Amino acid sequence: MTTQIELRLDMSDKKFGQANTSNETVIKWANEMAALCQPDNIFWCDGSEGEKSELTAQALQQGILTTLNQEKLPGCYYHQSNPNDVARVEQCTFICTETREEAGPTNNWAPPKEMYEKLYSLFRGSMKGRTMYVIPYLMGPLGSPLTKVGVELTDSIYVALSMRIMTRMGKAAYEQLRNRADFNRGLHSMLDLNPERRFICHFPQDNTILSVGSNYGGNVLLGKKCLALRIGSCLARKEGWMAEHMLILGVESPEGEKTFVAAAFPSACGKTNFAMLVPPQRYEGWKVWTVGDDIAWMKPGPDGRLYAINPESGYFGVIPGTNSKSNPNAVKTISRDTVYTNAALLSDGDVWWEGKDGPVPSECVDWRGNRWTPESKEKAAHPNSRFAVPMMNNPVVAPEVNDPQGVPISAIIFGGRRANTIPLLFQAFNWGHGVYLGATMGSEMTAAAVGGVGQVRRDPMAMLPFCGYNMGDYLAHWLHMQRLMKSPPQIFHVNWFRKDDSGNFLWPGFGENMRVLKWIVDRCRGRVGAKESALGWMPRIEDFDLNGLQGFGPEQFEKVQAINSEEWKKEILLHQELFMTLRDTLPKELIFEKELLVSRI
Ligand code: GTP
Ligand code: SPV
Ligand code: MN
Repeated sequence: MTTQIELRLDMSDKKFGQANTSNETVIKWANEMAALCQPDNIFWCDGSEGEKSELTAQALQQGILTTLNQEKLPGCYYHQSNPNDVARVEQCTFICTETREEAGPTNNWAPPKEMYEKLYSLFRGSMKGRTMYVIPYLMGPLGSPLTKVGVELTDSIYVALSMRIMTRMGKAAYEQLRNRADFNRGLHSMLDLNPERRFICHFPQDNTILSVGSNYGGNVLLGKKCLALRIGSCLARKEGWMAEHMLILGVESPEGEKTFVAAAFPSACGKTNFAMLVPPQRYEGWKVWTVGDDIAWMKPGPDGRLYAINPESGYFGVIPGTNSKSNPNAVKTISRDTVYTNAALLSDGDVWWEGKDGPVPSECVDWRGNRWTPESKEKAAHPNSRFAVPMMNNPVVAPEVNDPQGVPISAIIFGGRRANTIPLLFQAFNWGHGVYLGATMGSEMTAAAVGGVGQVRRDPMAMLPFCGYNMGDYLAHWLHMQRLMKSPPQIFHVNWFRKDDSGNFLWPGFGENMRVLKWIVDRCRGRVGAKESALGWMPRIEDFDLNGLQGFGPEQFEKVQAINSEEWKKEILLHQELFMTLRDTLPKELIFEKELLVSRI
């Protein structure tokens, strides 16, 4: 069933050049959308190297990209976005289903017909004087049963160049699609970047996305949050798998034993950093491999375990704070072939940001294009400035990253950004309890989305902005998934961000998170102890490796693991508040879990 409206289009006068696919559905739809948007040209992307050079040259000529110092940063370019367009916009993001209940209480909802009409009228003639890029792409490795095909039509050359980094873009997508019609249709136009006319609309019934008025990552790289999570979560529920806002990493022991884990942290709460972790000296011989840094698609395999792929092929990561102490692998990864958006510029064609290695420059050009000095009040780089870089640049990209079968997941980790209340580390008693931990996760809002920075909100499974259907039904799907697995992953909860009374982080984080990972791996393999607590299983001091950790001993460990019952009484009220919001569809099991928690506290 489609909720599409009928479009009256004049298809007579334009000849838009030769399509590079024989898929009639793609050709027909692209031509219809071209007749609607009326671009001067259509550019059919094929993903080739020649095409990359051609598009880059055009973007440079149009001033959309600037060349960075090619000696220091080979293949790197700089992009400045419109200052009003620097993050995801949750208020402008809609799930368009027949009924409001399908979208649920945590999504903005509008009827499909209304939104098709509104957006198609904005698209009408919107590409006059511009080129429409036809971008076929894969989410997932070629040939994987989990992989999906999308086609994005856009009038942004920045989107075209970014999609070729972030997805497997080009001919491979048509290869996987053949003559089928089940591809995701994504239509994007920048219009005039007016925030009043900015809408990101999802039509799950039609596998369609319409995006207007923005040119920022998550709003316009339609394979990422729009397809891989919002539409993806709807497909996953129908087809019996999971589309999650999770990194995937592999831990390898000195003996070569590999354990894969997936972790859901909200936006700008540490996924990229954790996925690229470099173990500290104490862990000589241990390796952490990155499978993905933002999105996991997971499906039970024939052996009863949960298998995960990373549908993306690049990283769209937070720039500020990236340095050779916090994330040395990221520093290497972004030293070439990278598009930097909204960082600051140095006079020698290098980029700079708060928290970069080396000295603070005496002056630079900030992300808005203004002169900046250390005396300036504003940040030089936007807090949500981002790099886009191919994952194959990562020195620790997992060898399994292109494996169509994916990797078997032993642990799922939830973690928010919380200054208090939440201990560094604990383990759920069982799957249902783990789902409760994920469902009730709270986190401080960050610069990744417009508005509310610093406020704690509930962000179930880090999917609040990304779940494409009713959140209560989504939690029921999580509970249901257990029945499809003989050996479901163990579930854990972490918090890197707990602070002391003076506002300093209690836990050193970054590479030292390896110690947390080690306990998690050992728990999954049944070779380390724990004690039962009100929150779940917790490492006893003798179960947690503090060796060689400067300035952090048993006393600090006790502090970072403390359960304060006064704080927890308040916390449970916030769980209760979320459950009130979700009351119409919330699974009863989770209410029982809450009662159990109350009685334990
Ligand atoms: P999205 O791309 O928005 O989904 O974000 P992400 O989850 O990948 O977050 P990322 O790894 O980019 O980290 C965001 C911010 O958290 C950065 O400023 C990091 O410096 C900071 N951060 C990451 N890991 C840690 C940690 O272990 N401890 C502390 N204190 N900060 C961390
Ligand atoms: C996030 O906000 O979670 C991101 C960046 O990963 S964006 O692609 O803009 O959504
Ligand atoms: Mn993200």
